[in-house]
Amino acid sequence: MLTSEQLASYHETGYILVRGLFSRPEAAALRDEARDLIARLQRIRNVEATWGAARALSAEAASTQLLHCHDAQFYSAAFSRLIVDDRLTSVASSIIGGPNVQLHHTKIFIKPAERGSPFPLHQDYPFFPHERHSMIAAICHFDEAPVEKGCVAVVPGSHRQGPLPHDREGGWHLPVDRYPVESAVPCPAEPGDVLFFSYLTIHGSGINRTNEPRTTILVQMRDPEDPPSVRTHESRGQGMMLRGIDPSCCTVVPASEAVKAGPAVPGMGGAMGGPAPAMGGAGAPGMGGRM
Ligand SMILES: O=C(O)CCC(=O)C(=O)O
Repeated sequence: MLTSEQLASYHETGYILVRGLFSRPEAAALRDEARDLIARLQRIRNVEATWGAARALSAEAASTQLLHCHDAQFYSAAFSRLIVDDRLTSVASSIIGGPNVQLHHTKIFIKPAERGSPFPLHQDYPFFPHERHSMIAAICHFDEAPVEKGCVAVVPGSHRQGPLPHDREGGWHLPVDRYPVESAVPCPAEPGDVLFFSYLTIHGSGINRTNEPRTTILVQMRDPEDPPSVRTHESRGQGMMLRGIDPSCCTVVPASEAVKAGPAVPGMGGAMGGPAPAMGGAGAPGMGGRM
């Protein structure tokens, strides 16, 4: 739950860093869980996820690494518990402005020591556009994220500009000459802090140059009554209710279910029934940048 001052600040700036939402011992346990999970996955598949556009930022960025796991709650119950935690979802509910909070997806990011990848500035909107823009991210920090580790940086108030044109190549990003990462306001964080921001808020991050990894999970959430305007970036677990109910009784039918069920989603028309327009590889391996 946010105070009215915190909520007013969020609406003004498009983000809020909630300090100590989780305790340091909780954050430490989740950091270990995240690192163990990534180590397990590394034994069976490539978990590298640096955007092509990030590598293109500089000679230093070209050799950076970003380890990732999407939908972490399918691999460890610790993350299932995290995403329904009342402390997290009550803040999400305040920001969304209603009692109901629905999962879009989760992703663990580990920026390895000394060479953790940057993110060019971008809005999350082009990766998964929605009609009412209720979509928010909550980045939960499991270890220290000072500026030198490539903490997340935001452009305060940028959400009020609405959706901006992005370059698709190498992951949807804003033109790097007009939007350098250095122009954004860094949000250094401590273990247990959670950064909430709108999917319209311009954000990115720098390189981790320290001798410690930076470990986070990003939980992307929306109002269940805010349907996607483009059918893209679907994943298993999407649509799970984290708080409250889905008044529409399943606004979003996963593609696999839609095929089985036929066009049985009232009022969703072509936007939900047809194939996804090419959106530039949001989240799909090999499609030019994961989200
Ligand atoms: O974790 C970060 O440094 C930034 C992540 C990000 O910008 C994103 O996933 O959209």
